[in-house]
Amino acid sequence: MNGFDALYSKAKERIKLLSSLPCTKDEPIEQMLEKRGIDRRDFMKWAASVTAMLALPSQFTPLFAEAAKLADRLPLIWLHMAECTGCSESLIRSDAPTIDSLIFDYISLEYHETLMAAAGWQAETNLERAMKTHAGRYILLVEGGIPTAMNGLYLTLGAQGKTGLKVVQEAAANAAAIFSIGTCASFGGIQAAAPNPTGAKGVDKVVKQPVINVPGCPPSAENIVGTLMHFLLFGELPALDQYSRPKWAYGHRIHDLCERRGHFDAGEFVESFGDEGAKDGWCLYKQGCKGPYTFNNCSTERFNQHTHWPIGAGHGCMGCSEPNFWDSMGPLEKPLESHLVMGLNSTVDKIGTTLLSATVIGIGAHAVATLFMNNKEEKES
Ligand code: FSX
Ligand code: SF4
Ligand code: F3S
Repeated sequence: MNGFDALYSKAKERIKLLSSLPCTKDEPIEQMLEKRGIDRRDFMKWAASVTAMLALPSQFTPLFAEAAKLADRLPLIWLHMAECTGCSESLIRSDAPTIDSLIFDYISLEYHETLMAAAGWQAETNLERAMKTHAGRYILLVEGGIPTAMNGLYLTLGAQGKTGLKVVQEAAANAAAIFSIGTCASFGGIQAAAPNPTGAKGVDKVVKQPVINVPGCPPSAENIVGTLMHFLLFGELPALDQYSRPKWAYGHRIHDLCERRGHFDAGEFVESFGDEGAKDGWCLYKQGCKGPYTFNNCSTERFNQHTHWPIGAGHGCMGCSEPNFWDSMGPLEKPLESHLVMGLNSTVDKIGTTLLSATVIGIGAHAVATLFMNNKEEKES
């Protein structure tokens, strides 16, 4: 396996450790999946797709299947802060339960305000109990930005009226790992857009512990479950980029693997929504697509069981997995005049969006587009 041997042994050890922990579910996962019409073949196909998505060799597929069977040993606490619940929706809402959502169900979900029946005092007691019982072992997932102005008073939760800030800080203190789910939890999101009256911030700005960011407004179910599966199998953080995003998911620009990229290269742009170019699936750069500045795997993984994604649906990427995209990527349907599309083969470690804008050397994006159009006209004549 060249270079993966150590990781493989680590995963084997981890499975041994997980197997020794008490089960929390009444039936094995295969039985649960079978009842929902998902057979062993589908399950193994799912394990293979997780392996490929995490850029690991196929020998890891049986290990991911094993780890998924032990997912009930992983206590999970999911908190909601300032946000729209789109991240939870991205994971759980589909016409039929997906394997991703069923695996999520199978995880020992100790607390999730949208999904649990408890409310008020009972909900708070559940959270406190889960934090105590699983101290040092639970995974904390936070959805939403954290209002920090006025000591966090813009967001109070539950019967005791605790601030979101306090709830997150308390839950972070004894977590085995912390994942910020969505752009709001990662970077503040729409609440943090100027003038940000509530002082909303990402989780990593308000806790001392290390945080993995899984941004996107919302992130795909694949990126959420892939991050969980990575932790489940290896028990450690994946390689991260400069914004603490897992590189396996956020290592490439949308533009690098976009299905419309050939049209960009050929200078074939949609000039207005609904024109002939739009019908033929031409590039949406001139309609404000921010794919050249956005790092995410939507082009390959997509949403809704891998069926669709924003650019596939005919609208440009709005840069939703980048910090401050509400302020820095607007206007939504216009190209960024201050950006020059260049350095298209660089990876996020060498050149991020900030650096990309720093490389603007006196030529606006519209001028680049004109250059492409001229090339096209020359080709046509
Ligand atoms: Fe909404 Fe999640 Fe956007 Fe934020 O998603 S889809 S506003 S990233 O925190 O609920
Ligand atoms: Fe795709 Fe947008 Fe790049 Fe065009 S500009 S190729 S639509 S990512
Ligand atoms: Fe967001 Fe762009 Fe993907 S808008 S969902 S990063 S295509």
